[in-house]
Amino acid sequence: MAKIALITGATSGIGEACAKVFARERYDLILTGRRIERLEALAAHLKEEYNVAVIVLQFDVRDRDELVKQLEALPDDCKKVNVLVNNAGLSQGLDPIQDGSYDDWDRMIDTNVKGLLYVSKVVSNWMITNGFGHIINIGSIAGKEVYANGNVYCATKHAVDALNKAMRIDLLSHGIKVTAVHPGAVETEFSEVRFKGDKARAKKVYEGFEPLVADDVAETIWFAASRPAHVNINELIVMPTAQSGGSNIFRRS
Ligand code: NDP
Ligand code: 8X3
Repeated sequence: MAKIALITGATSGIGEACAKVFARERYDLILTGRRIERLEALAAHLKEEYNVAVIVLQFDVRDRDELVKQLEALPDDCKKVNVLVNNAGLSQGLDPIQDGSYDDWDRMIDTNVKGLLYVSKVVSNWMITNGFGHIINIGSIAGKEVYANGNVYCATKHAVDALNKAMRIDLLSHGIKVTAVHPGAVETEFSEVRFKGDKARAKKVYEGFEPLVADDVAETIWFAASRPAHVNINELIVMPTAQSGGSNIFRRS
């Protein structure tokens, strides 16, 4: 039987790239996101290209009742998930704390922290029943360091870092691996979402230096997922060569 990867936020960027890498490695997939037409197009492509089984689920990770309902309704065979990639997440705004928007803060905390928790609770219980599994949490360099105006986004990714460590302790006795991958700047739809559709402002973020692309992160995730059973990668920080670790300092041309 093929192994199964469940990837949240597979409609674009890192999640979509992960779906392609795991399909290439002949994993069957459960892909989630809100934009169902993108999930369906990706599923059709992956089935055709790699002959893997793909299930798509449309839910907002902030909607706990809906995601629990949809995940628990999956057939038992589909709950034998080998790898969960907790990837769905976003940033909203880039304002000093005193000017921050309550709605932006709620959206980031509800998505990046609470959404990740909701999915993890359901899937970690499946993994406990199955006696195997690997949870890969997508954090960020923003979960290791703090940069100007990054305040709440950085706080949510620090929370992911803490939860990654906590999950490893709590799930250790069940033989479940837990890994965090913390990327620096990756050119995806991330900045367009952060700046609420302002494409010009988003483009500027990546001007004058070579950022990571989603594939770079997906291959790093695959590296962690493909280690032998007795090896766990606790965490990896993957940065563009042109970005120093801290404070979003870039070597721009
Ligand atoms: P994208 O905006 O390209 O992708 C984000 C994904 O998350 C989309 O598939 C989106 O799906 C999904 N998502 C967002 N909000 C929700 C929600 N409420 N419910 C369900 N799905 C949701 O950005 P990236 O690929 O860059 O981001 C992926 C992860 O990587 C995030 O956790 C981000 O914080 C992290 N990261 C990104 C970095 C970067 O520089 N790009 C660097 C470090 C970490 P849909 O909108 O269809 O629901
Ligand atoms: C996204 C990368 O450095 O813009 O997590 O916060 S950064």
